[in-house]
Amino acid sequence: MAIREIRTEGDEILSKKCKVVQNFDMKLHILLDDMYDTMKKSEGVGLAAPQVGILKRAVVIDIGEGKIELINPEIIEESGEQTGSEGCLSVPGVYGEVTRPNKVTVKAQDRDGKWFKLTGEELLARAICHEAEHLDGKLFLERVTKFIED
Ligand code: QAP
Ligand code: CO
Repeated sequence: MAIREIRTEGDEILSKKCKVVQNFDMKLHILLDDMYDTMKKSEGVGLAAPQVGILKRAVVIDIGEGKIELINPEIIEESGEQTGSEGCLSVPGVYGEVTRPNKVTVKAQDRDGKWFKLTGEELLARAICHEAEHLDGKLFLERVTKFIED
């Protein structure tokens, strides 16, 4: 268990495309455990590996319904639309309105490499989309239609 440093906007690693995970080994498990602890400590609901400086296609999410780990995620279905407030642990204190699909189905591998599908709506769909985009070097900022003032 270790807390890792969260990279913030301006760090070029956040704009790089992450590599497909090939080895479902102890090193990956430690990364996922550290990402979860780091996310929880910062009171986040989602964190992608590049946010802790690792260019691998790995994500953790917990919207209050338990831990979800997505390795090599691919969104295979999207439907509907939702517009709501979004933030990011790599852009502290900045929130904006972002339009996302209301429902998504993602295909991903678990920490042992086994493929599964997960369907999420509303907040979970938003978290899946937000985190998946980190893996392609995209921040939510480029999708904000209106920044939310405090
Ligand atoms: C992505 O974002 C997300 O600015 C995860 O000061 C966003 O956990 C998924 C956070 C919205 C679903 C809906 C941001 C914490 C956390 C901050 C986060 C801050 C403290 C953001
Ligand atoms: Co983020």
